[in-house]
Amino acid sequence: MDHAADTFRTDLMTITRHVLNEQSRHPESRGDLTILLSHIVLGCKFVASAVNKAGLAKLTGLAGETNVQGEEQKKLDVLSNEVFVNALVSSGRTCVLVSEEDEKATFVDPKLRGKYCVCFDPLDGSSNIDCGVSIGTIFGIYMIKNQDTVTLEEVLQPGKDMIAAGYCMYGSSCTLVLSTGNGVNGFTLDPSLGEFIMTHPDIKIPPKGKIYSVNEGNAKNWDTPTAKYVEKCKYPTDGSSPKSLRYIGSMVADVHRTLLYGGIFLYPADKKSPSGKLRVMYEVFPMSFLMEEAGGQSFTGKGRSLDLIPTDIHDPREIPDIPRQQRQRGGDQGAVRG
Ligand code: AHM
Ligand code: MG
Repeated sequence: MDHAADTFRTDLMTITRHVLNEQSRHPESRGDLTILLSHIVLGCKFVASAVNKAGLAKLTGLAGETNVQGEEQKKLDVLSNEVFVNALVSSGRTCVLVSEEDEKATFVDPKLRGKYCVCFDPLDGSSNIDCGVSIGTIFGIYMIKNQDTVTLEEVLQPGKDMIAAGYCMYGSSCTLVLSTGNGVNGFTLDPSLGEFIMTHPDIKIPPKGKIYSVNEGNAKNWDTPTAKYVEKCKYPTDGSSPKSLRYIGSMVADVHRTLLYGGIFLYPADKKSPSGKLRVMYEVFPMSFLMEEAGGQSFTGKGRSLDLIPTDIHDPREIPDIPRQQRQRGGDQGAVRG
């Protein structure tokens, strides 16, 4: 006779259980990070559900941009931003939010403040949203010394000061990869339980990989060292086999594959984007933190990515002739939410 345990895993390491285990390694902890992460997890589940329904919702929304209940429909990236801003503010554990979707940093209402600053890209991979290809949420978390007096300058910290980072990939399955500075673990959403279950414990990037990942359509604007490096991936001079090219154009998916299979992902600076395209605070830093925690490396071309000190929350700012998606406007120094 079959034992249930042969068919079902009965001792599940949910993400909540994992984060609580991590918390117990710090006896002085009051559980604030655990609470904050549980709100981020909720945001990821909400967005996962919205991404799954997006195609259908769009069809029903064609007549007058309203759904069957007569509610105005929001584009997925705007909706995701609202979901995360609400989840983060309501956690009561954040004082400042930096989102790719918001021009200004959001300073949380003093009554609802906690000690963390969260930088996030609520839905990265915008070119892939409408065709159903993998997209994701990226986040990085900093601790702020004094939540009551926090200023924008304090938010512009180097990536190495982050205390946790992660991403959630909305793909063929929904996978959340998290590090609180003690290695990297991956969790897959079990839709029937509504829980993220640990499926990729202690992720370590393979030391050697056979894949390179870059938008070669930009090659004419690359500098010589970049062009030579990519050429070598295709025509190795040391007798090794050429590498395979994989490029999705969603950083979360490209980095996730690189973490699991090994290899290199790069978005080099070029003549069009002299400081590179990827945003330092909510794309480069969290991914570099995860890469290093998984035994990999992340470089700007001049040095360690996590050593960068941003001068603006949206570094690198776009150069004027490359329009980026419109962002909502905040107040002078930042918008206040509560
Ligand atoms: P986004 O924030 O507008 O989505 O842009 C970031 C994305 C990354 O996910 C991805 O690595 C890169 O842009 C792809 O850019 P490109 O289409 O130029 O290759
Ligand atoms: Mg982005």
